[in-house]
Amino acid sequence: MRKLNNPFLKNGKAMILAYDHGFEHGISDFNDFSLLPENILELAANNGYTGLVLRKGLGELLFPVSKKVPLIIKLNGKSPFLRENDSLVSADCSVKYAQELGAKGVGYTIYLGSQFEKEMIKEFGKIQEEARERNLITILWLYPVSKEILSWENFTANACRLGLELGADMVKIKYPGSKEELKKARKYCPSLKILLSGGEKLAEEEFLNNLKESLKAGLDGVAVGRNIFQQEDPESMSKKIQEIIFG
Ligand code: FBP
Repeated sequence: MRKLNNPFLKNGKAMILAYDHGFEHGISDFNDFSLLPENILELAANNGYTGLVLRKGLGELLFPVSKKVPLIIKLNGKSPFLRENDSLVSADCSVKYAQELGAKGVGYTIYLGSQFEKEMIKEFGKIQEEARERNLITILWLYPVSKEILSWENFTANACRLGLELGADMVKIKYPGSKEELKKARKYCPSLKILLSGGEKLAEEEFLNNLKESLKAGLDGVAVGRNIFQQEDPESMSKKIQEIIFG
């Protein structure tokens, strides 16, 4: 199988800024700085980020993002209007259009354990093949459909292995709460790029410690949003993360 050159890596590691929260969570995630997509683009471009995740509307608004930082277009997502936790979350942007916007990668969430898991796997299967044809990287957000599933033994390692076997180039997982789970994921997926998601904003030190522990367990970097743009000083936080990942 041909190996793609992955433009989101520097020395094998990734530091990706996720900014799809308006769609996923709504305006309550933002402050006066982060509500403006232009500020986020400048933050990503000037602080060593190896990628920026946007939904297509912001990709259009900020076009051409890819002149400043490698772009990932997130193809599906769950809105804050949904009442049910478990819903079919289908793509609303094509791989073709993502590439027209300058993306070098496409992102997709599969909610594992969902009653709609089969449909999401099927849709990602098509996306992965088209992305391969177009030389685009695929990043799978592998999230449990409910919080309690995250703590199941082997959940994270099984999720990563599923991502590997689905042909994703990188996967993005939530911190499973233990380093042992991360080590297992690394052991069973040695060739896969595994990125840590940030989750709700933590105290700076706590987040940076989780990151250090995750890298020690063998993870390949981060794809984080709130723990950067909700911090008092997103630039200084970015520099600290950059130092930990790339030294
Ligand atoms: P955060 O670092 O802010 O958690 O962002 C990562 C991310 O995967 C986003 O891409 C997405 O909008 C969000 O988390 C989804 O978070 P949740 O599953 O907590 O709703």
